[in-house]
Amino acid sequence: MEEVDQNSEENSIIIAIIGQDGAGKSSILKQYTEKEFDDTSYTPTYYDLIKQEYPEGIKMEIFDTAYLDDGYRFIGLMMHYSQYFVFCFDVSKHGYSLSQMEWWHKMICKDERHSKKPLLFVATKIDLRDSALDKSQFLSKEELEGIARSFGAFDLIECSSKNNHNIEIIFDKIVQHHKLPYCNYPKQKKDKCSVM
Ligand SMILES: Nc1nc2c(ncn2[C@@H]2O[C@H](COP(=O)(O)OP(=O)(O)OP(=O)(O)O)[C@@H](O)[C@H]2O)c(=O)[nH]1
Ligand SMILES: [Mg+2]
Repeated sequence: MEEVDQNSEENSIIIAIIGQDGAGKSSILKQYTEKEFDDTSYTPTYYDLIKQEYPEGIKMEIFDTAYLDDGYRFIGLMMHYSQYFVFCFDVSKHGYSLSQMEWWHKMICKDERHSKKPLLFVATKIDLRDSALDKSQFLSKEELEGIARSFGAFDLIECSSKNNHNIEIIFDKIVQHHKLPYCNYPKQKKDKCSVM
């Protein structure tokens, strides 16, 4: 694992990709950085740091995290160093995704500095919902919008790493947000921690 550049220049963005185990976080990063998707194996992440050049000379440092019983300290540390959170939610695991929500909400809200950081909500594996005959087992766009609002997310993206659908736009949205004049010191549009 590379070390995060704590003296990062103004044109660098530090992102933590967070969310439930197996949500597809590492697959998003693999698709984004290597244009590859692997559904033959699943290796849970402990933690990782990926450096990626974005056009216009913007440098991205992306922490890949996982929800692990003994790994939450690392998640906290990565969240501390990050400017943005990409919060991933698996649309195919309706009950499980909702049961994990509270844990993540607490994780974000227990530190006021975390709760003020901009959060992009990303619904993953939508290829599974698109191809399913019975869509009732999947989180719908409307449900996702409600959850994204409860987290104070600045946007919601539905994506599929398998089909490379909406993967690049995740990072485009963060860069666009970062360029907003008021975002050099991210401020919270809404109190994320008062809704649950
Ligand atoms: N159908 C489908 N499967 C996916 C997609 N993204 C990931 N997967 C599968 O979901 C499983 C978990 O993917 P990962 O990317 O490793 O998930 P993760 O969130 O990094 O998991 P942890 O590191 O354990 O937290 C793997 O078997 C992937 O092949 C997707 O867009 N569509
Ligand atoms: Mg992973």
